[in-house]
Amino acid sequence: RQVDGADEFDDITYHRAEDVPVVRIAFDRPELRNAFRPGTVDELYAALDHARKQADVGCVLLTGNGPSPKDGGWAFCAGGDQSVRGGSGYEYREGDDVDESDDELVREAKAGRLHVLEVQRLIRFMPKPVVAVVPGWAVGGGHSLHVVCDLTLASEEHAKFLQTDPDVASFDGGFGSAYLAKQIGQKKAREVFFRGKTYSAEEAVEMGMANEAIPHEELEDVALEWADEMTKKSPTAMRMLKYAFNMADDGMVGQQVFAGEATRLAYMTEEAQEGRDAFLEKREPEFRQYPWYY
Ligand code: 1HA
Repeated sequence: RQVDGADEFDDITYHRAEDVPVVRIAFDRPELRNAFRPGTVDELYAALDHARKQADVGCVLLTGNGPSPKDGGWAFCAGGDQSVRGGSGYEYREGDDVDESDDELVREAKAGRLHVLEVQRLIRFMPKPVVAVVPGWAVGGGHSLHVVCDLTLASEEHAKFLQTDPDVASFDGGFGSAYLAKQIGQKKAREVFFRGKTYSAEEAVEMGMANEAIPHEELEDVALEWADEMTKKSPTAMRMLKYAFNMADDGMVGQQVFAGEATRLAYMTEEAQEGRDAFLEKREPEFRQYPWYY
């Protein structure tokens, strides 16, 4: 079902499933293989952040609409729109939905955007699984987006995985490469970037960067089934697991995110409430009534 406010999006679509707590967000520039311009990234960030904050949403499916009305081709996302790439990043252009009240300094700061990296971090740190549902091309910055998602399901017939970054003098030196290497190994990840060969869904599964290759007709149904399964599980356990999987690779930020959830759990104990009550009642806390678990 279309969600209130979603009709304000130009470059993406946002739907909420009727009977499962799942949101589907899709790139909607199929004639350009779903390449993103700055406005696309703004909308994607807003949509993902909305889904992140919904207490009754447990899983996000990220995909690309298709086929292309021009030639019938399918795409997840072909990365940054090269036609709006300027001197320092991807640029808003005449007619784009930009805030007219921005002063000159703000406009200058917004001139070259690489803020798809903010979207990557949002996916990485949101406390629920994000599944890349890849119906066609996943290329460049689009490839990196599938890499950062928790799971990847790919169309058996149409999914194609390709890293063109060094062909267009770009490089994702963060999750797009380093996390890919964690998934498929150093040699293979270097091959993906250095050689720029196209891999099928089956090859992506074999390499360990996709979970399953699924007949194209069934892709969205299977993705919903996986989402249904995952959202039946304990939200706390799922959140802790996602952050636990992230932690080893995310350094002190990973520890901070995981620890924040540990603190939330600790706040739910009587022991923590005794700490708060003692302070408010201006007395010593009586912690000796609680066991030292082992
Ligand atoms: O690496 C980063 C970043 C790194 C750090 C921080 C931020 C980053 C932000 C972004 C990126 C990047 O994404 S760099 C990599 C940018 N992407 C590419 O280099 C992919 C370019 N596209 C292709 O190689 C091919 O189009 C394709 C393999 C995806 C599909 O090939 P196919 O099926 O032969 O279709 P094709 O005819 O090439 O494309 C269909 C239409 O889509 C074409 O337009 P038309 O001639 O019909 O008018 C094509 O120009 C357009 N299109 C496809 N991809 C893009 C695009 N237009 C603009 N930008 C694109 N990325």
